[in-house]
Amino acid sequence: MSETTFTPRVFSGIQPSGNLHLGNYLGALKRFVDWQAKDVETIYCMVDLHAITVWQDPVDLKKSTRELCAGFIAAGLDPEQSILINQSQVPEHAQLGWVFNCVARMGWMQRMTQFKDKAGKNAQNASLGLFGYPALMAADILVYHATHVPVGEDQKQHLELTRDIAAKFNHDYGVDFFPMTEPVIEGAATRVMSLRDGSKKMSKSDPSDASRINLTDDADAIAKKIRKAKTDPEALPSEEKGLEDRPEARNLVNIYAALNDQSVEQVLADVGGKQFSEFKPMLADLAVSKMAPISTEMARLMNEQDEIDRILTRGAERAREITAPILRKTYDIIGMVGPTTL
Ligand code: AQP
Repeated sequence: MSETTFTPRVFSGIQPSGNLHLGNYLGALKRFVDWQAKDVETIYCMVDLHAITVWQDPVDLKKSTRELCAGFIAAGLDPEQSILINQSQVPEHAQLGWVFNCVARMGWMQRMTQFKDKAGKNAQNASLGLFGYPALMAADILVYHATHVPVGEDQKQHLELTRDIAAKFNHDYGVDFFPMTEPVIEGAATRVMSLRDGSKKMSKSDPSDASRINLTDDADAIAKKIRKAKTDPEALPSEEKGLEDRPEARNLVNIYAALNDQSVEQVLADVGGKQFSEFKPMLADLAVSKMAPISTEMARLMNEQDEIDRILTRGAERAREITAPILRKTYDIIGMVGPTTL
């Protein structure tokens, strides 16, 4: 275990693979903004190198990266306060990623459920990048010596692997160089489910657009999707245990609680006994009031492409002040000849 005390530093990322949705917002983005309000350094990344682990049209990838940056800012991230970057502009991510490819074991990667889900039955045809994704993710985090990573529930296993990689590196080289990063998975909506199927995660790649609320949806689209969301015929319960075995009901209540910064218990104390015909319009109003200003601001920012590009270039310069010395020291530890200023 690490004995060094590392300065608290927060890192997290989102793939610019289009269709940024309510799950990304509640599970990640909204938490990013909460962390920015604390007295701690925050670095947020558009992980474009991760996005290409599956095919991306080059024109769409540039648009999605800029759109994601617009989403970050529209959701409340301030590029002066937080460092906002796209991963490919900070080469130390990929450089440390290679080192971690040599630290991580094949068996560790084979256990990753996200690889199994994404590669599906055709794993032989998946890219090598998709298989090695968690090693690059570990590098994204550890190249900053980040101590805290706010993410949704689906990333828990990858964060555990990040700790395994850090521990093996420290052990193999007899150092205490990389921190044991803490995943921060909190709030009422760490796993937002599809609006069409309460057993499936809300996801960018779901072919049904009705399954998710996109950050680019306007007020009408948001309200319509909530009206049509799958539910059951029962009234809402007054206590959380009444949501057991009711995945769709639980999902809508979780979303309400997270959007309104309330606990599930508080929401149920107010809405227990109501039918969905009454609750859905309440949820739609709440979602529109919170999400529509974000989509309007994103659309405005998307007309200021030069400004977005400037923010990302400036973010990369600031990021490299942190990453370059950490990579140099890593190379020195593993025996690469080069300038050691340490
Ligand atoms: N449904 C979700 N509920 C809560 N949090 C979620 N996140 C993703 N989906 C949900 C969180 O969003 C952050 C960024 O995700 P990403 O872009 O790296 O991940 P992703 O897993 O590719 O997003 P999707 O929608 O799940 O994409 P596909 O369809 O490709 O699988 C992470 O913090 C993640 O936890």
